[in-house]
Amino acid sequence: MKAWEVNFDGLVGPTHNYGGLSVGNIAAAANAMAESSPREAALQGLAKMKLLADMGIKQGVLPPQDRPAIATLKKLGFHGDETSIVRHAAAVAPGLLRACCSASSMWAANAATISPSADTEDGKVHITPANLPSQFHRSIEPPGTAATLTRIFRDERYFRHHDPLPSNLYCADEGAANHMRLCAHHGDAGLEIFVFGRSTHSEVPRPANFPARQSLEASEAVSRLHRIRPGKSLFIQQHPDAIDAGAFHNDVLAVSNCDVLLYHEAAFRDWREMEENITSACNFPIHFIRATEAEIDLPEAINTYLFNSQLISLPDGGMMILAPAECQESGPAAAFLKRIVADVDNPVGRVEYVNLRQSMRNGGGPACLRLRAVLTEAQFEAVQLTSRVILDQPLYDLLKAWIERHYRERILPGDVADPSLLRESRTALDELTGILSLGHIYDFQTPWC
Ligand code: SUG
Repeated sequence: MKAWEVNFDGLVGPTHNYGGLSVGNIAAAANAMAESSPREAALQGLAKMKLLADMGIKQGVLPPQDRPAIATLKKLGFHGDETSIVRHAAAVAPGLLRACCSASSMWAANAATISPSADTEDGKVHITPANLPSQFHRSIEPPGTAATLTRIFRDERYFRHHDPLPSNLYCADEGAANHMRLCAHHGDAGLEIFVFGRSTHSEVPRPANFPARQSLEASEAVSRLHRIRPGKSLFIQQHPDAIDAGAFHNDVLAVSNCDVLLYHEAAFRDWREMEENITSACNFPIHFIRATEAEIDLPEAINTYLFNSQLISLPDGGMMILAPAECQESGPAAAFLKRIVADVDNPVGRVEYVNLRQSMRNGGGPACLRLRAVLTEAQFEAVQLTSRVILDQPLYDLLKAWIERHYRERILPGDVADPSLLRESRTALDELTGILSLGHIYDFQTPWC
């Protein structure tokens, strides 16, 4: 069946800041409390989407979540009108307020896991929003994610939505950032690879310093919920040393597309076993492109986010790597990318670089910003009929003007104490749901609920 991979990118929200919130995320820790530019961040993300859309690649847009998360602050005991809530939280719990102001929903790879209809027993696209319990500021995303995804993927003939898994570390789920898929063509049945960092099983070693965010138990539950065809789910462990080195998600060190798996040899607990298991589960040949430690060492791989590149099928055949600009400035990363393009044994024929420095400083590269959905022609049309989230030139123009109209040039983490940021953000988001034809997806748009 004809199908495309559509990348839905998270639009960076108006409160984008460097709150120093994520344990185990080295870039975020290094930039904690630095000045950020929400406007530049949003324009950089939009420019990436436009670059791909102009190449004929189907590109979608996901709206940011409403921040500061007033509902969360209320649940934690703050009361009164919204201005008082923000002021009170700023005075007595500034770290909590920063967490409630994070624009972290921009990293859409953590929004959900999506299994294409070709992989599932009932022939539907299955969608499970990630519960994200490992970091507090991310654990408050799932209800907003579910509201957006059920609105965009609305047609019940094609899409099956599941609730996020129960919110606890036993079934800690980080979504597509720990999920890969291999297939001969996007529309064919594929192998779904769930990569976990932790488990209650005693034989699964854990990292010593940083949290392993994805649990095996969550991966197994998502695979069951999605009714993946028998024998077509594989569960692979991240290397605990990779997590300790700063690879808090598997997509920091590995990316797949169709029959290509690009990865660093330190990504998995046992890469030889991983290659063998994949090879025997697939009835088509796989191109494994492995970077050795000698080619690029683990700290440099994490520093450049080389493996957080997007690996993309081009409309005219072949594949392209969309790499962070940081890779261009790194000798080993640039040499590795050159070697892939020169190698005629794999389908990758082109590399493009993209400047996402605002997001990169919080540990989010090109692949973090997108949620992949493989859609058939009919499913894609259903999405287009119910909203306006597929990027074209007019939508790009509207979004660019919208960012320039509403976003602040600069903010410091302390600026989240300013109640006018809440008002500005809500004015912007209210207008955005109109631009994207999404109806009312934010609680503040239906205050009587
Ligand atoms: O969860 N950073 C995000 C980055 C997520 C990257 N996503 C993928 N690898 N798919 C995280 O650690 C930092 C927020 C702050 O500190 O302000 C943050 O949440």
